[in-house]
Amino acid sequence: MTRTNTTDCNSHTNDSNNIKKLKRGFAYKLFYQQGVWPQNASLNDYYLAVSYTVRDRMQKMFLNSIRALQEKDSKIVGYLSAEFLMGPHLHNNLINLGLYDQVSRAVEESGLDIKQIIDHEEEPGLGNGGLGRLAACYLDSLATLQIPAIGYGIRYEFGMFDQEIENGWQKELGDRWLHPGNPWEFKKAHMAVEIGSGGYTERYTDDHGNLRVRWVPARMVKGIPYDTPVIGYRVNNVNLLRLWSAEAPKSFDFDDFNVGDYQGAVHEKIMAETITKVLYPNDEQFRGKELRLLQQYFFVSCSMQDMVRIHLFQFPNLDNFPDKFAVQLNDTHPAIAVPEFMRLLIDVHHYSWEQAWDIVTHTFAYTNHTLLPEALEKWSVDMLGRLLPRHLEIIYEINSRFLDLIRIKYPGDVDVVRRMSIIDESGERYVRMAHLACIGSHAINGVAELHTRLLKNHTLADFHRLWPDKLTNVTNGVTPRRWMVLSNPRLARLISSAIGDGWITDLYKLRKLEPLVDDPAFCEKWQQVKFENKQDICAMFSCDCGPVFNPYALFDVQVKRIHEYKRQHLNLLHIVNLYHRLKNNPDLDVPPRTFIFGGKAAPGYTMAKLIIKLINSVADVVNSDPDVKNRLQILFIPNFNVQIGHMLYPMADLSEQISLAGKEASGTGNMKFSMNGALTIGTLDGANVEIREEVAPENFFLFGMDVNAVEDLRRAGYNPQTIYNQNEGLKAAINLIAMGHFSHGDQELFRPLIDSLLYHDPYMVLADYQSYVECQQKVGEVFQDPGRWTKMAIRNAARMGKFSSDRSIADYCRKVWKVKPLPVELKLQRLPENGFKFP
Ligand code: GPU
Repeated sequence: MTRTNTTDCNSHTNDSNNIKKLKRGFAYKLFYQQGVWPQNASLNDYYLAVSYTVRDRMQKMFLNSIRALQEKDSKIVGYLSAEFLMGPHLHNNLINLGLYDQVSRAVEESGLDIKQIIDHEEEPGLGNGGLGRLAACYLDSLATLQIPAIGYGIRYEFGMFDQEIENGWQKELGDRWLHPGNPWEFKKAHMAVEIGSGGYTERYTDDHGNLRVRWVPARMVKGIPYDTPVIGYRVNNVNLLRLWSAEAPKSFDFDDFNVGDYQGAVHEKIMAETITKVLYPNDEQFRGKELRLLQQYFFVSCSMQDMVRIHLFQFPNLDNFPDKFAVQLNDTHPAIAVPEFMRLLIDVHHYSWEQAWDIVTHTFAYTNHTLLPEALEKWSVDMLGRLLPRHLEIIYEINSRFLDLIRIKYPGDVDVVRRMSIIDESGERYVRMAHLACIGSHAINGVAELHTRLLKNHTLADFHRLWPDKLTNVTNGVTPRRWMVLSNPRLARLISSAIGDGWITDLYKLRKLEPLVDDPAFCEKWQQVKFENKQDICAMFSCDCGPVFNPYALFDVQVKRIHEYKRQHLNLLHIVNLYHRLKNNPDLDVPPRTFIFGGKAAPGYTMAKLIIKLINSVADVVNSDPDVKNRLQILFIPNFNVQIGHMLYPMADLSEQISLAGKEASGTGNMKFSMNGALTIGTLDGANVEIREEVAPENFFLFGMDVNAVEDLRRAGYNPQTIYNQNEGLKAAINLIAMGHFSHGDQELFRPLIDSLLYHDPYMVLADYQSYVECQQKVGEVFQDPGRWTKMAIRNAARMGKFSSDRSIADYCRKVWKVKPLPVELKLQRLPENGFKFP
């Protein structure tokens, strides 16, 4: 896995030569690309000049990788995902290319600051949270493991909204990530494809007398691919992120224009471009919006047509398509790919149903990412039929054949037929996308052991009984390149100096750190790294108005989407309780704590927005109370995104993973914290279970009910009020909020939240409260013994091998995709000295 023939060379003369070339590159790009003199250039100009220079250094590998795909009989992974939360590109590309040091010297010798340039990048926030970020980690690992892959998705003009906090409330602002110019993408206008919607279907007889079906769409749009190279870590392989943008087939209609209907002429263009305008900011909340279905169909049809085109470039027909492509459905968002591929095979390429079904089911595999019922996608049959009439016909046919099979398998059992049908007929009729995905795939997986077990026993139990070998587990992972090397350079340096840098591509090697827990010098350096990371963030947030954060405090961090099931309010109840106790007893023996929150709420999710308001309201009161000065501080960091994650995971002492057991499919933030030496306080939910298994129970702060206890309590009849009445500390905390202590006496403001906790408490916050508070007490005690804490932290990081996305991708390759690495050699060399001679 070493790169041959690159600029990545250690000799000093080569180094200074390369730096000279890089500096010349910056100046060239500034002059010819940006068209400015250095003295007139903006920071954005400099950012673009540096990025274009770096991009040029990737081109040779990029073009060779594409040629390798075309030449060899290699299998490609097509990763279909409505979200790719890539985070900033420049820094990551520098690290993966091994160019960080040279470029930063060249930048500095040009009189600029590399940090400033890197921080200037407007990150592509084309995802909501965990699911989109997972897709990005997987692209990094695919390239690093030298697996040919194309990530297919949507080039949203507006990604995830920017969050501001105004008077404690979340305010959403449009994300204009493309506005400053995107140096990492290549528009491929000549590879456009056409996408239909609406209209009707008709039967006809072709020239050979075969009865066929044709879809006559009412509207057409064009899908334009934009390619972003995804480079692996220190390998020549460059994969592709291909994002589709919608355009009108013609820019405007001159007939309409000539008769003076300017509005009408532009209307079609606007309607077409609306499709890829904006990312829906709802995380795990199905909304049933027509435009969202259109987005899904749009990018799926573009991508399937693209793969078919690539395949037919090499082979005479689609018979062997599953040997060339393994297509992964990232949750059900792309599940419409199943009927779309059937349509392409049958209506366009004239396969029989049976042949087509064989190809389709050998092509797709489906990953489920949630157990929350409100997240499961079900489209109204009416809407789907209006938008995609041919696809609805195909879905009915798939369903009819599937249910025949079920009737044969389970004679007389009408209930199982009702339960497993793709069509939900309990009221208004819906298409259940998870069923469609399960039936159309050869493999299904959950994203953590516990999650997969729950899928097998509950959500997909019928499918598991029918096809016992189809459902498997692939535990999520995250890339150590971005989440350690890039974001925590101090820790990465310390680790590499102790055990070498092999861990970066083989995270199990971190095990070599374990004996060092008995090396006091190493432990001290470890503590120093954490301390300096904490100082960095204190420096950022020390303004003359706000509180100055104490770097000696325990940094207790919960960053993730705001959702009731993730229970940010459980964290808050503990904070309020601690505040209350400190006020009543200034001698309370607890370490100083800084609580840090971050995360966005879906704009329509009132309760989540109220939780944000409550966090900020409690922060206002606590931070300005002299009685708890330097002992208790609360910070809500606005606009949590990948960039802010880079800062937060490395400085955390404690990672909050406190969802109700059975609700978080996996979680991935839990892994990022742990690799950076934070300890976890968590429930037995999602991947927490496996993290605890790896780091050993004594290095994990466990609290709360497990899934069985949750189930038992629910069955026994859960009454949160009883708990409230019996727990004095809890009562005091809830009352403080309810009586308006954090809302200037306003007793109405937080009532919806308090009422929900007292009368429904769907996520059993009160039931887990006591156990949580006691566990937090233990956390505080251990933190007061820094030697012990540090050993636990080192053991956590040392045992994170399993949670590298390299391991996850290796699992997918072996269990699901059956693909092998394809190392890329740099055959295609340099441009001809005397220019091209065009044929
Ligand atoms: N997840 Br479904 C999302 O972030 N968005 C979604 O729409 C769905 C799932 C998350 C899960 O909540 C999280 O537990 C998991 O780690 C992540 O997907 C990646 O699998």
